[in-house]
Amino acid sequence: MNKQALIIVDVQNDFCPGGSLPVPGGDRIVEPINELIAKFQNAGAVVIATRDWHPSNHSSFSEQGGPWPVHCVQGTPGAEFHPDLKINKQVVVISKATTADKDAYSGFDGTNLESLLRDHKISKVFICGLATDYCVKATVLDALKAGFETYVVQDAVRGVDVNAGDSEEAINEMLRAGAKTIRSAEIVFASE
Ligand code: VGL
Ligand code: ZN
Repeated sequence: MNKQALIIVDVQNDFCPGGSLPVPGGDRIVEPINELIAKFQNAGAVVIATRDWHPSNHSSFSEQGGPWPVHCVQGTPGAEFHPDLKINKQVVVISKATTADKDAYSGFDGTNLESLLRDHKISKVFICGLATDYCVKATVLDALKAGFETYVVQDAVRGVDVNAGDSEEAINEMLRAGAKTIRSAEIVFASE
């Protein structure tokens, strides 16, 4: 059996318009992701949501000499999932970059994501969320390294594009590493 899981990366207020590190159109992937959550859960598949979950003195913040404005501070509204995202009790939430000294773009970095997927005997992962050129890319590359068949859900990711073209380049890098792209409507379950 080719068991599949959905991994939703960092769909948090600070990465959406109005947040401190907004991804243009970041909120526009919420509806397609909600449809994916329903599709996966109706098929009995595992849905995982990662979140950037930093302490207030995190090393990635510019005031500590890092590259980013303060974002996704544990327990603040900016760190909450987008209010329209349908995170229910069955969604497994994975927090990352939770200590001051270490950053983690990938949902696999310093978390139990890989063992969770192995425990559920998952071989295929579908990855969506924010941001294409940072945490989505890093999560996809780590999923490939860990040996999972890995799909980027094209219509359910958005990038920051600090430099024009960053997201496109990120997609190309993921493809070169062995990822495949798919549109959410094309995702099906063999046992449906
Ligand atoms: C992210 C920048 C800093 C992301 C997280 O989720 O893509 N980007 N921290
Ligand atoms: Zn961060």
